[in-house]
Amino acid sequence: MNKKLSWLICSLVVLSVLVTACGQKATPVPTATKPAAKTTSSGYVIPVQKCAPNCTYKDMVVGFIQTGPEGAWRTANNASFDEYAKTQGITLKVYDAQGKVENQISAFHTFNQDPAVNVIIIAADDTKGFDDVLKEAATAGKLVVLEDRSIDSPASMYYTRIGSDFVAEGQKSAVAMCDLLKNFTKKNVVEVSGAVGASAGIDRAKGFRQKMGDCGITITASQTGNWTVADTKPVVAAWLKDPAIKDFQGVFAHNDEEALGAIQAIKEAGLQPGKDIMVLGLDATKDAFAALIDGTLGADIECNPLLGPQVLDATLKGLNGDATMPSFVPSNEGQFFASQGADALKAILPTRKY
Ligand code: GYE
Repeated sequence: MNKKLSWLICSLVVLSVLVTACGQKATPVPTATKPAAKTTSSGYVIPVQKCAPNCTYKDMVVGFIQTGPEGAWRTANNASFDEYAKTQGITLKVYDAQGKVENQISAFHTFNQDPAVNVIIIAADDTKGFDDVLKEAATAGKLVVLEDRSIDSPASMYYTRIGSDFVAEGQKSAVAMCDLLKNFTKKNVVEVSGAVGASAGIDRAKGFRQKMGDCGITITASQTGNWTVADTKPVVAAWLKDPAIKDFQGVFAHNDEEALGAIQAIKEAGLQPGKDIMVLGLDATKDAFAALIDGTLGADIECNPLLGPQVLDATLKGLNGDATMPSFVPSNEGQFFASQGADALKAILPTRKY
């Protein structure tokens, strides 16, 4: 069989092999199928992460937008995230907004642009202004979780909020103030509110007003103390000098620093906090416990700042597309009274972590 003929046969064989190969559909190489996006009961579409459904803490890169320095509560809240992130190997990019919501919104936008970040956690300085950056986060595939404070944006725009029921705290405060003023004929109360715009202050004020009528309390003055001793003291000192306001029997302070500021002002006006004027605070920090023990503070409604582990655990579920997470997970909290007695309160004090 001459050379030409054998060449012809071989090339025909090769050709037919090629034709069949081309004719045959390439068996597609199975690519990792991206799980379908799930939606929570509040209508939040959970962004699908590359690592889902087996994301671990090591995959979590959090843009953490904090309020800014406030008091002992905020310091404990920050630490609870730092410590847990370290133990779990979570990357935490912390942004401190110095109390300004505009700083928070620009940081949110920056984190939305950051390819490394897959989660944004925020404690909002204000209830307003987040719709646009939340929409941007959804487009960018960033999971959004609220810690501590609530916002006015619909729950369908974030995975969950973990924090306190501030309205309930306000209601508890009114019930406690009624008890503190039970032996007073007049029940005029001045309110030192939280920083303007923050949900904690707005909702505590709402809850207090819902229940204060039960014992005939009247709020005769209200002004912010910006969550601090320093800003609260001059406010209460001015009220104690103001003929139109000075006749009050109770102080409803939205946090412990404000309560301690009121106590200092009352003392400097030559009056006795816990006797002439009853003071109530919120948070139940160690410093407030000392005032409960010496009787200058009448009652304290607990607000738990140690949210880090709970929030980051929930966030990992979100990274893995867990759609069963409720839109709000309230913290469990108690309350404390000077009337429990110094010994009982001293026994509790060592157990306080903040
Ligand atoms: O009561 C106050 C802090 O948002 C619950 O903010 C928090 C409040 C807390 O500055 O001490």
